[in-house]
Amino acid sequence: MKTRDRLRIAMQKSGRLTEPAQDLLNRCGLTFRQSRDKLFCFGEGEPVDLLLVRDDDIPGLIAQGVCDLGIVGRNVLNEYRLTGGRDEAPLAEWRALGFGRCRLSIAVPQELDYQRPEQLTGLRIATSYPGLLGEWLQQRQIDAGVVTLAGSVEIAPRLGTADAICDLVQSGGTLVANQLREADVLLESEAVLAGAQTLPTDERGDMIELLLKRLDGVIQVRESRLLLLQTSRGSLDAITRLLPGGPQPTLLPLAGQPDQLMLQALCAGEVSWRQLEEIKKAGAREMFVLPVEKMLA
Ligand code: PRT
Ligand code: ZN
Repeated sequence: MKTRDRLRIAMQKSGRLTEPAQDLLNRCGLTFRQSRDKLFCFGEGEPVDLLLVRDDDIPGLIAQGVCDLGIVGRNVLNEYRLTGGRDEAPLAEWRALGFGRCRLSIAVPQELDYQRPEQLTGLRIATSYPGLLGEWLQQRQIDAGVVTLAGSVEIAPRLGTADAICDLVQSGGTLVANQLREADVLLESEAVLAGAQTLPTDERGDMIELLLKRLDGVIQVRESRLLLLQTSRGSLDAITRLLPGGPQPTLLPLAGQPDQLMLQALCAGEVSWRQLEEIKKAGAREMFVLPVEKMLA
């Protein structure tokens, strides 16, 4: 078989992950020409193309070598690892991407006083994740029935086709609307970059490595702020103690004022008004908090 020389990334065609995934790839410097059928998008700058598909198809496309990488929920990836083809390449989670967060949870009718998983013994649990639920039950040696449904899992208890469910929960609103209660969490999920466990050894492997570096920069930047302030040397210790986490700050002397410094610190996460007020009280002035546009370590 002729090997491809362009990298191919699969992502969801239309759904919760589509917009954030597209945005993330754009921030990594990847732009695509939209094709008319919107299944295949040709990459304009780098040799990277996009395949727009249903999220459930993404792990299989990677395992079969049709795509090199995919952006997909950990829930879908891990379910595929448990239930997918045996002879296919094993899949790896290369990066957690920080969007599409949700939990795969057991939910029970509100009136059931759930204390421990063993209470599920003998019950029927409806789910679209038979692999993950089956593994969780097996690890706890619980003998419960697994009712596999493709969708609308939350109405199964009301219809009498199951006693409990195992489904994705985000705000919890769907559970409340169906008189259910979250009882146990099986998996904390978010969108991930999935790929084969071993990288290709050709140009595609080099491109994946480059992309992973850019991705790390983008993820770090998204959570970083640059704090600039002026202070006298005497207040420096007190101010440094209050700085939100991050690498060592940089200090620059102010021209013509040897006792005065400008401090520059990269902060992990938001810098709140309260933190700024505390730092000011400790002797800082002329404070600025700036977003970080790009970062390459
Ligand atoms: O058409 P395609 O198969 O591609 O799309 P899909 O309908 O299977 O997927 P989509 O777009 O709904 O979800 C894609 C991915 O988003 C999932 O695989 C998860 O990784 C992630 N995600 C994050 C969620 C949710 N949050 C979520 N809340 N996926 C589904 N839900 C559903 C859940 O199934 C339940 O019905 O939302 C309801 C619960 O939400 P709350 O807020 O009421 O708790
Ligand atoms: Zn789906």
